[in-house]
Amino acid sequence: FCLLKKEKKRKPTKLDMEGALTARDRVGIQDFVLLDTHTSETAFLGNLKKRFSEDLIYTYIGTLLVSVNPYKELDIYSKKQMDIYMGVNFFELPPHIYALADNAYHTMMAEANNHFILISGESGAGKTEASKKILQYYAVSCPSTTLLDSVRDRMLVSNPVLEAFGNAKTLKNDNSSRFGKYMDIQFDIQGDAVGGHILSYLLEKSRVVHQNHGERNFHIFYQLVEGGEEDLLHQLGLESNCQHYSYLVQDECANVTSINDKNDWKTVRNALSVIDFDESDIQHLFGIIASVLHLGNVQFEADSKGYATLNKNTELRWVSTLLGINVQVLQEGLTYRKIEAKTDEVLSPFTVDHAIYARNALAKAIYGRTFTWLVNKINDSMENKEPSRKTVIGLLDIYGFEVFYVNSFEQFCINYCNEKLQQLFIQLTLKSEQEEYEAEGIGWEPVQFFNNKIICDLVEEKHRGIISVLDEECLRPGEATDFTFLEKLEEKMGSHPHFITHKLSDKKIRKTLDRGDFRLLHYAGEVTYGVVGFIDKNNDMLYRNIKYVSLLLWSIIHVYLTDKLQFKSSLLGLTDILMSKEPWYVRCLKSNESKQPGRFDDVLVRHQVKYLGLMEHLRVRRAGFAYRRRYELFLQRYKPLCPATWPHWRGVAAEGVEVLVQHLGYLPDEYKMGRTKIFIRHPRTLFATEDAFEVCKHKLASRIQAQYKGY
Ligand code: AOV
Ligand code: MG
Repeated sequence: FCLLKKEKKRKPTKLDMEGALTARDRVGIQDFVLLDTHTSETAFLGNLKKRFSEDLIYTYIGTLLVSVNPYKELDIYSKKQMDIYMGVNFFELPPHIYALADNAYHTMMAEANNHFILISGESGAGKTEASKKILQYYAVSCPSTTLLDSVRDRMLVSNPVLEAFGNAKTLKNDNSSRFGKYMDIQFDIQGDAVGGHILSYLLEKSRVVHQNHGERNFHIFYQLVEGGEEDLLHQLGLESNCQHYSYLVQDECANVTSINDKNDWKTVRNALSVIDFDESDIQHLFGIIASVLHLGNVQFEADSKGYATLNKNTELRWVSTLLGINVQVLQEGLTYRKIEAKTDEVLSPFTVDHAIYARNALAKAIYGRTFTWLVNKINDSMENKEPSRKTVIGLLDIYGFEVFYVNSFEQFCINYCNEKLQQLFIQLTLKSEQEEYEAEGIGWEPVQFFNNKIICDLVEEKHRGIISVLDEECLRPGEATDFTFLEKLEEKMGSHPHFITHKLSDKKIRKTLDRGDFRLLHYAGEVTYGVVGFIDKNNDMLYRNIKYVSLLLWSIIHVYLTDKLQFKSSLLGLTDILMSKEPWYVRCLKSNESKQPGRFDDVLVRHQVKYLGLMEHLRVRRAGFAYRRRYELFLQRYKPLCPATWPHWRGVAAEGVEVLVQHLGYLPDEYKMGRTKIFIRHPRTLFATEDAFEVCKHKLASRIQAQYKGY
C-alpha cells in the first residue's frame, strides 16, 4: 500500500470516530482481517450481509476489495467522494473502489512500476461497473493539463462505444460484456494520465446471427434502428423498426425496460466524434452495421434440384451498395462454392442450408472485423506518442463465468477464460504468498486451498487437453463431426475427475445428460456443454472455413483483417502481460439472480464466497503479514528515525533494521525478520512509523528533504 505522504489527508473528525464506534455493530467490520471469528464462513457472510443492508457494498480482505452488486444507484461516486479518497491511506476511510484505485496509483508513483487491477466475478456481479468507476477516478482526479484533457475524454468515451458494439442483453445481465477487455492507462512521470491502450479478446460473434430466447443481439443494432436519424436510416436503407430485421427478433426481445436505445444512440454518436471519427468514418461504420442487418434478411429458396437461389434481391442490393461489392459477385459468393481445379475454377452450387451458413459466416466475420477496426481506431485516438518514460495501470474486465440451461462453445471459452483468471489469482496470492514465507524462512502453518490447475490442464494441455482434441478434429474436414469430437474426448479424458459424459457416467447422473453433452466440473460449479456447433465455431475462430465457404467474398471486402489470433494463445499472452505487473484485486459478488435492488440471497453469495476462495484468502492474510519490504529499502527510508542508523548504517542491512525497529518499539509479535525482508503484521504498525517519518522529515534540513523526494 501507499508509502507516499498523505497529500490531502483528511483527519478523522470527532464525529467520525464516535460514529465509527457506535455504528460498528450496525455496519459490520470493514476489513475481514479484523473479524474476530475469522475462520467462520457464517461470520463472513453475516458481516457481508449486515453491510449490504446498510448499502455498504465494499469490504476489504487486507488490500483485496470485495464488492457486492447493490442493483441500485448509490450516492458514493461523486467528485466529492473522489476528493475524499485522494491520497489517503487504505484503511483510514470506509472501503471504496476509489481507495483501491488511489492506492494502486500512489504505489505506482512511489515505486515507479507497473500495476494491474484484476476484476473478477460471475456474470452480472458488477465487473464492468467497477472498471468504469476506476477509469473515471483516474480521469477525473489525476493532475491535469489542458493538453491532456482530450486524451482523458477519449478514454472515458471509449467505454460507451465499446459497450454498444461489444455488450448485449443476456439472461444473466442486461448489459453483459461479450468480449474480454484489458486496458492500460498510461501515466507520465508527474502522474498525469497521458494515454491508453485496449486489447480485446474473443468477441462472441455468433450472437450477430443467433440469440437464445430472452436475449438480444449487440446493443448497437437496436440503437441504430431505434435512434438513428431519419436521413441516416434512409441512406442506409433501414426501417426504424427492429421487428423488420430477422437478426434482431429471433428472441422476441427487442425492448428491454432497463435499456433506452434512443438515448444510448445519442451517447454513442457523441462519443464517436470525441474519438476522432469524421463523417466518412461514421458513414462507413454504420454502412457496415446496416449491411449486416440487410444480410440477415436475405432469404434463399430451393430450386428444383434443391440448390439455393435468391428470388428477391432488394436486400442484397443494399448489402452490395453499402459494402461496395458488385451485386453479381455477392450473389455468386452466397450461392456457390468456388473450387479451384488445376487450371480452372469450378462453381459448385450450395444447398439452402449451405447458403444460409455462408450468409451467417459472412455477417459474423464482417461484424467481428469491424469490432477489431473500432478498437484500433480507439487506440489510435488514445495513443500517446511521447517517448518519455511511462508507467501503467492495467484494468482487466472480462466476461464472467456463466451457466445457462443450454451451454455451447461460447460458454466453454468464457468459462475457460475465468478458470485461467482464477489460476492466476491463486498463483499470485495463495501460492506465491505461502512460497514467499517458505523462501524467507518465516514460520508458517500452510493453508489448504482448492487449486484449479487440474481443470485448466484438462482444457488446455498440449496434445491431451480438450482444445487440442478439438483442433485436431478441425483438421479433418469432411470426416470429423461434433460427435466424433465427443468420442475422442471420451477416449482421452476417460477417468478424469472433472469430466463426464452420458456414456462415462453411472445411472443416476446419466439421466441428467444427453448423449451429445459433456460436463465439466469447473472451479465455480458444474457446467453441461452441448457439443453441437463446437467444430464449426472453433473453425470459425481459426478462420479456416470462412475462407473455405466464401473465399470469393474475402478477396473483395476491405474490412481490416487483423484478429487472426487463436483464443488460447491470446489468453496465454494476457497471462504474461499480467504476470509482469503488481496485482490488485476486486472480487465482485452477485447479490441475487433477479437483479433486484437490496436483495441478498444467502445461498447464492455463499456459493461465490466459496468458489472465489475468499475464506482461504482471508486465512492466508490473517496468518500472514500485511506488509513486507527488503531490508535495504526499509532502512533507506526510515533510517532518520533512529540515531544509530542515521545518517548511515555501516553494517548488514538486516541488523540495521533490527536496531531501527527496536528503537521504534516494535513488539516481537508485530514483525518477523526473513532472509531478505522484514515482515510487518498489521498496517497500523507501519502507519505509526510513517507518521513518525512525516514529522521527522519536516525537521530535516531542506537538503536532506530533497533526498527523499519521490519516495
Ligand atoms: P459484469 O460485468 O460483472 O457482468 P456489470 O458490471 O455489467 O456486470 O453489472 C451488471 C448490472 O448490475 C449493471 O448494469 C448495474 O445495473 C448493476 N450494478 C453493478 N455494479 C453496480 C454498482 N456499483 N452500483 C449500482 N449498480 C451496479 V458480464 O459483463 O455479464 O460477466 O459478461
Ligand atoms: Mg461486464
